[in-house]
Amino acid sequence: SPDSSEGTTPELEKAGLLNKTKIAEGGRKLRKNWTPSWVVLVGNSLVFFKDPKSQTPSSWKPGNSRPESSVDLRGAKLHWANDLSSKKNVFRLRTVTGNEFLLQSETDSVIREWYSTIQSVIDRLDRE
Ligand code: I3P
Repeated sequence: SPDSSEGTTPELEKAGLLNKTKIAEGGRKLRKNWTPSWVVLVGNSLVFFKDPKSQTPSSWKPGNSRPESSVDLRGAKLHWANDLSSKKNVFRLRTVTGNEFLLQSETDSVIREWYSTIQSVIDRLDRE
């Protein structure tokens, strides 16, 4: 289509507020530090932002704030991980480089949508 941004600006798939903690860096275990994070799924990456209060899904644009960190979803693995936390609705994302994150929402439908959207990106990258 004329509006296709393929090859220039990556497609914004999803954005929202989740609780996040990194639990491993390069395969080395880290101490949990749960914090609210503004999470943006754009192109092949999951991007984390601080200061979630200043963000909304409709106002977010790539480049208008500095990401805290970014995860390449190519080859990543996603698993439900309620055994890894006392919180409900937790999944684990593990990157090919051995970085591991837990993501969580108190709202069942929210976490299910994130899980399936991230998994669909991982599946798409697996097929490339
Ligand atoms: C951790 C903190 C985390 C908790 C973690 C605790 O204690 O309470 O919230 O993870 O449990 O160790 P601290 O603040 O002293 O580091 P969950 O909320 O995910 O259960 P864990 O060690 O069993 O992972």
